[in-house]
Amino acid sequence: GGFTEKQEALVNSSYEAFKANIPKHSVVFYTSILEKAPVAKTLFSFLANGVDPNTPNLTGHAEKLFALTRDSAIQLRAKGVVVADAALGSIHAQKGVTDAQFVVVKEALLKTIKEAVGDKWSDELSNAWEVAYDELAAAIKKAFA
Ligand code: HEM
Ligand code: ISQ
Repeated sequence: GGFTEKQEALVNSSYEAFKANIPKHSVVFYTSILEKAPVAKTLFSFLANGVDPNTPNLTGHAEKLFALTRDSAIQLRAKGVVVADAALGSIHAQKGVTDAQFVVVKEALLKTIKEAVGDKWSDELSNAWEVAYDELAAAIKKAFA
């Protein structure tokens, strides 16, 4: 079946939990990415000095990624399909982003949401984020030149 109203609501409410403390949740997010993909330190100039939430752009980039994933859930519920900006595809193609790196970022996102929501975590919540992320990632890859 398609993406349900309940799944959209789960993503929306946990996105608000992420937004409630962006510096803290961004540290969890980047730390998890760097553990599995140390190359992120060279891909993102703002990680050059480690994961410091005071570094300009660091929290902004994380917030953008979570916001786009949440938008993906909204698109899935409304239209059953996710469309990504062509520019988003070309940036990632240019940087040579791999499928394995998309999985690393997904796992870091799920870990971050898990910490943000605390005891509201469930398999259903996790699955809703996973579907929203996977569909967005597929849309970005489709736009690869
Ligand atoms: C740039 C989103 C996955 C590496 C960007 C930008 C966006 C974005 C919006 C534009 C710059 C910004 O404003 O942040 C996403 C989304 C992803 C995703 C929604 C998954 C669904 C990945 C993955 C990697 C990656 C898996 C590799 C680890 C980069 C790099 C840039 C970039 C290196 C350029 C950063 C710069 O130099 O400014 N991404 N991204 N992205 N992304 Fe992603
Ligand atoms: C991928 N693309 C853009 C921004 C990001 C921020 C954090 C982790 C991954 C990202």
